[in-house]
Amino acid sequence: MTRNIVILTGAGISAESGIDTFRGGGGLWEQHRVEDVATPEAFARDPELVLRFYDMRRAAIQTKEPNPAHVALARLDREWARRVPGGEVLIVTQNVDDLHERGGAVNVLHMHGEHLNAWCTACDTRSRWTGTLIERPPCPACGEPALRPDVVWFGEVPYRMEEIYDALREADLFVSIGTSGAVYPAAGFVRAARDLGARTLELNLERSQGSAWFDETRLGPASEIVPAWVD
Ligand code: BV8
Repeated sequence: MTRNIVILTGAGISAESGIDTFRGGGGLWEQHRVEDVATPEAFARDPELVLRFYDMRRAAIQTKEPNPAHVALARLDREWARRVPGGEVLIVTQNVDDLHERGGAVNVLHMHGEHLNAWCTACDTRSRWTGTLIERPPCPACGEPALRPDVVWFGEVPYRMEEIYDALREADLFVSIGTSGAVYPAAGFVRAARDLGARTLELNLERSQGSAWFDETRLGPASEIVPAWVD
């Protein structure tokens, strides 16, 4: 009996919404070396390059729409407690877009931060931010020109890790959707879930680096195989 489900999503769930993945053909990182744009050192070395990279992506996601995979997960999220009293669904996303929320999901945890938030390095406040940061605008809370993308870079600690491991401890089912299994600690969740007794299912376009750890892998585009799994 499945009561608690933890769902990990990656860039592949947003691919059919027109958002670039990281490591696929023409992926984001192929246009930029990770070291150049997604590390604190890169931001210290060349803040304009980093701010421009994120300004471009922040603008792009606001022109994209959720796809049937986001909508199906949102339906599962909203209906689960009615279908399984006391049951829980948690969507842990590595993605920094807001398509899960715009697809109607509520229980979403952004472990790598969010494009539409800015983080003030002067006062530590996070503010909703849909504009650009390249012009170093003043922080809405303290007025300092100290805003950076509220995104977890390589070498930085992902958000709400304790909460994620608590959910993995309670999970009967761990589902991974649209991720290459290249980035830790997210790539290690499947092993943690297995060790903690959960069944594990992978829904992906192709086999990932972690496929061997899953009880079952279903291959195909998320917009088809996620609704098929939810229903
Ligand atoms: C940390 C925000 C310590 C930025 C991102 C060696 C061993 C273990 C760890 C490390 C190591 N060396 C270095 C590390 C640490 C490092 C790491 O893992 N490096 C990798 C490269 C080896 N990790 C870190 O630094 C992390 N921090 O470790 O802190 C710590 C650890 C534990 C507890 C406390 C402290 C921080 C990592 C976060 C980096 N920030 N994003 C931004 O977005 O600009 S990571 C970035 O990669 C994105 O978040 C992205 O989501 C993530 C993972 O990529 P995917 O989502 O999987 O995307 P990808 O393109 O790779 O794959 C897409 C998949 O979708 C593919 O499989 C494809 O087949 C599939 N697909 C495509 N189309 C479809 C589809 N599937 C279905 N349908 C489709 N249509």
